Amino acid sequence: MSTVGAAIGALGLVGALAGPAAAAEPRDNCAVNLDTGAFTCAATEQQALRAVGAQADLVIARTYDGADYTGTVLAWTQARACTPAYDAEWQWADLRSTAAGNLNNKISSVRTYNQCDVRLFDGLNFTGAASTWIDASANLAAIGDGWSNRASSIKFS
Ligand SMILES: [Ca+2]
Repeated sequence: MSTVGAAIGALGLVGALAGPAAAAEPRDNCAVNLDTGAFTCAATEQQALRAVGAQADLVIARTYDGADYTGTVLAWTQARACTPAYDAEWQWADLRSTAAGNLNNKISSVRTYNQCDVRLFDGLNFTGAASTWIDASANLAAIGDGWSNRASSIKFS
């Protein structure tokens, strides 16, 4: 009986330690599936893309909370490339809800792919000042009157 008790105790200990250990892993790679609205963060971008069901999708943009494409990265995915015209093909109205540690007023650099550009808005729901359409910027502070740590909503085209 004492052997069984010891085994159960050991399993319980392993279970208790697994949670905190997993939570302490870096989760700096995030993904948003613009088709479904699903978002999450994980240790790698591949894991994040799989978790939001976007592993076969195109990454149309990456936004970073640090300048020079550093820090937490959020990959925005969609099933097809953007069209050449600027017509806001996809959008995200509230950057407080991106699972990326709350990217509201935190995006500092951005890259785009597959013919897409991004437009940043100071306010939620595309209100307030808007940036120009941006193809890429390693330092959003240098765009217009300054767009580092400012965007609260975002459009893609
Ligand atoms: Ca803002």
